[in-house]
Amino acid sequence: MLRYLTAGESHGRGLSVIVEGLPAGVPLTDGDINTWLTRRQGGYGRGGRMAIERDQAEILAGVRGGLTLGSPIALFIANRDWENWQEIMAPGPEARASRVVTRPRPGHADLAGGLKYHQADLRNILERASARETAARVAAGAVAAVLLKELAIELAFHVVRIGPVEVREQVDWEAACRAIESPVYCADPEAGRAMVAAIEEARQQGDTLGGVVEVLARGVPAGLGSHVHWDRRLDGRLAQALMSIPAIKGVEIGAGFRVAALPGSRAHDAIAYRKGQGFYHPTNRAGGLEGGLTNGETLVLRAAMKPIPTLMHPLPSVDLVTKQPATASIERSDVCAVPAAAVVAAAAVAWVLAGAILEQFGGDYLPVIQERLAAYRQYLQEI
Ligand code: EPS
Repeated sequence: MLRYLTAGESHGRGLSVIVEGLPAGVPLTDGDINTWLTRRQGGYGRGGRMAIERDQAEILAGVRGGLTLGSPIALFIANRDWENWQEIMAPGPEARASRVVTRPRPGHADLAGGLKYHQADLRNILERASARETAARVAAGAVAAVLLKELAIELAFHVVRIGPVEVREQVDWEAACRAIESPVYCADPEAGRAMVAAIEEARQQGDTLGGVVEVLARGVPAGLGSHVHWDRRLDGRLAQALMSIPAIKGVEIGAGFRVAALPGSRAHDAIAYRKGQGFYHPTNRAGGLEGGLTNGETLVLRAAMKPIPTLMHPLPSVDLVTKQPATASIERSDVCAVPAAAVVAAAAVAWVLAGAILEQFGGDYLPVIQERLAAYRQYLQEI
């Protein structure tokens, strides 16, 4: 079983990840992971923190001579900002009670987390609730993506909406791959420029913006996941992984919510057959998933991100200690982190797909898995 755990606070020493269940023989370098981490740090609209950090994963265990050993892979991403927070975030009793947060931000985990964990200093909540933790998830997803690449499964991601600016047309694979060149990871240059302008306007108004990201995965064979039980349905597992990303409030697969407005005759994808290729669908409104299984078409998944809750003109709140009305606390933050969320979403999708592949074709050694998958692909083509 492929699994990972992360640990780390936003202003602690760093983020730790343990990835367990990856087979032996996967070529893996820190560079493979760092490309993803750099992309996650990028995107127009990020704030002061990203100017401090240079996220790099150090491989502490599980890899030798550039190949995975099949043992747990331990990764560490240092927080450069730790230097400025050591006295406040120290694990020992010497930790200074400074920069105490008592005015919860509407939209953040502050209030509910403080109540649940009996914390009067909401820093004890926000440090872990911070989307900084997504650096660790991206590191795990990057490892999964390396395995997928070895199995000829590729991922692409791009931004389809920031605030009021939307890309209307379905973006094709090549355009999605080029989106990384845009300052907001948008495949449409004109919409990209409008997104940058919208972020700038929000910044000037002390406001924040959310948006929608899309992840594509191609080369995924038909039949991953299963219709036979609720927790084996791959659509559900993908939605969970995407929904668990901080600030994500909605997930769509294929035409998603838009399909609800269509009659059945225009909502589904006809089935076709070509000798040597096997079964396929000339259209892809299902986003590559039917009945909880992949159907061989490109996976198309979207996630909607709410605007970041830290506002420079804060919303009304209540001080946790005095119980008096107060404006929410202001922490340094981003105006828009939607481009970063696209990278996190791609990492989440990579993770779920890698897990599903290993469940189905599992082995402890990459070439064995490659052989099994190749035989299955051949069956799909020749049937
Ligand atoms: C983030 C690091 C954080 C924020 C952001 C994401 O750094 P800091 O709290 O020091 O500014 O920039 O997190 C949030 C906006 C949030 O609400 O959680 C990162 O590494 O992505």
